[in-house]
Amino acid sequence: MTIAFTRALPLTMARCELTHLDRQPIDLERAEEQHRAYERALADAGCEVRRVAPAPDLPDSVFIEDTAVVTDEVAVICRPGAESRRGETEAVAEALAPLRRIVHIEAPGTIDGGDVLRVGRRVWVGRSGRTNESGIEQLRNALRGYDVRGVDVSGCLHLKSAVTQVGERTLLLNPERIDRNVFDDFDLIEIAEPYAANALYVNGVVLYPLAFPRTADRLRAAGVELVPVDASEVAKAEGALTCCSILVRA
Ligand code: CIR
Repeated sequence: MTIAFTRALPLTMARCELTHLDRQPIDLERAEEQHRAYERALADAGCEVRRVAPAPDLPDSVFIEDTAVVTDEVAVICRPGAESRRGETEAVAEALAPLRRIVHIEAPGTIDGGDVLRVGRRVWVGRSGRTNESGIEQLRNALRGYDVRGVDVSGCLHLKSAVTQVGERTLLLNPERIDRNVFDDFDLIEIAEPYAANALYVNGVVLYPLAFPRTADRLRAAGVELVPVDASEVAKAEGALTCCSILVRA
């Protein structure tokens, strides 16, 4: 069983952090509809969806992925790189505490969950504007028995803006943002459109944004089963599909 933790869209979302995009109006009603459809897709993929208590005053709180890294053994509560996001972690730690031993990333470390890609016992952590060496070192100490590697990413917010899992040994990747040689023993599929590298692999299917039909064709041609999801509104906040949930094996 997989539990998918999600969090409500805050009405303050218009004040979200932006790094690579210009601010555009977010249609909150549409965003909420899309978020509910995303949660339904997670439920259809066999997840029990649990909403963490909302944080209406924290504009990026829907992007719950950034607040914690969860393995079968431990929940590492992140210290987000953006100061405006630090208040997001407490309620997530409370929600995860009954399920996992909790470890906190401490100052001066910073880490966003969006910078952490885990496939089995292999963990890559992006050195980004949000995640620093101390954060990576603390994560390595917390994840004993995992092979934790820091990797360089450039020109995007997080590691998972550049590469995500789409199959047991298959990754979807933007070769302009990360060196493909980092993943030498994995099968790689390259994106066909900008911003198309973020897919959510869950229970053998892949939730994938409607916005990237050419990359979707490539994925289908490689035998990947896709569940199309409209994420147009969170995309304006530099969010995507992995960002809106934390998956926990029950
Ligand atoms: C931020 O800049 O922190 C948010 N506006 C977007 C976070 C997206 N999270 C993710 O990709 N894991």
